[in-house]
Amino acid sequence: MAIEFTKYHGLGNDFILIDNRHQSAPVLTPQDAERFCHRNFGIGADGVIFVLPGVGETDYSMRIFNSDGSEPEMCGNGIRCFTQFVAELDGDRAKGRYRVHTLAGVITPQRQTDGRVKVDMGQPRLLAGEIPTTLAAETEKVVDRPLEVGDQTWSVTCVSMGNPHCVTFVDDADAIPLAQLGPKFERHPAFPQRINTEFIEVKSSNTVKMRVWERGAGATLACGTGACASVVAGVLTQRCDRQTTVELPGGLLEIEWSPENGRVYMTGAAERVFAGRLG
Ligand code: ZDP
Repeated sequence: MAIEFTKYHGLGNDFILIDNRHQSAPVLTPQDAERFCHRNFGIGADGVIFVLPGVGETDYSMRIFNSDGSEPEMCGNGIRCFTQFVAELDGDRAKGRYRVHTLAGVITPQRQTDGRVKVDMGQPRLLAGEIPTTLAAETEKVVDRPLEVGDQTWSVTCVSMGNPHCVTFVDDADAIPLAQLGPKFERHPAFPQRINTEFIEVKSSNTVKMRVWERGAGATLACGTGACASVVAGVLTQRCDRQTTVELPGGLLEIEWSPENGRVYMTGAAERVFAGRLG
């Protein structure tokens, strides 16, 4: 069966986009996704994203498989790519603002005239039971708590942006041996659903540098939900402003945690790379 796909990236976090509007279940299996994401034996991507019919009042639904075939609830860079892809599919009927159903609830991306996409990512969830993590009682927050990983004690703050994140502030992000530490955080017994881990170096009160190890995808060039979680963690620990620029290996994301409604807004690029056919 031949399947058309379009490749997009958000700051080098790259995805295979599939027009799945005519069926309510993804046309690929998690195993297919793993194969197609492979950079030598497949197309190469950090994940596969499906545009599915909307549910209730939403325009569309988004589902995503990581490059290991696991299914996250949400994907920040992915939803910006999703938005540009949907606008491409809608052609003349493309909307400026879409309502998208995800496993993390309804997310509202907006296409800006400068080509970037601003996404209302909703409110972060902070209770240990919501992350989930066993680092505190279920109804407590995990803010600057100790966690032993790889013979070291790290001070971690946990935030869910629909998907789980563990943020740790470091003096020198470049010095972190990501490939060594990342898998140990990801599979630490304190995180029953595994975890995405962000190493954050604060450069000024409104600029941070981030390196990320993603659950199910490993070291990636950017992670939108991770950038949001990191700014929330920075505000909670009084390390950064509510409006902060996150520098990722693949580029910049502007993050704002609104004091008015408690929602997190993420603005960044999403670019089409090429289209092709599978099989
Ligand atoms: O939660 C997870 O398993 C992540 N790997 C999902 C992907 C997150 C992403 N990098 C983002 O930008 O939020 C796409």
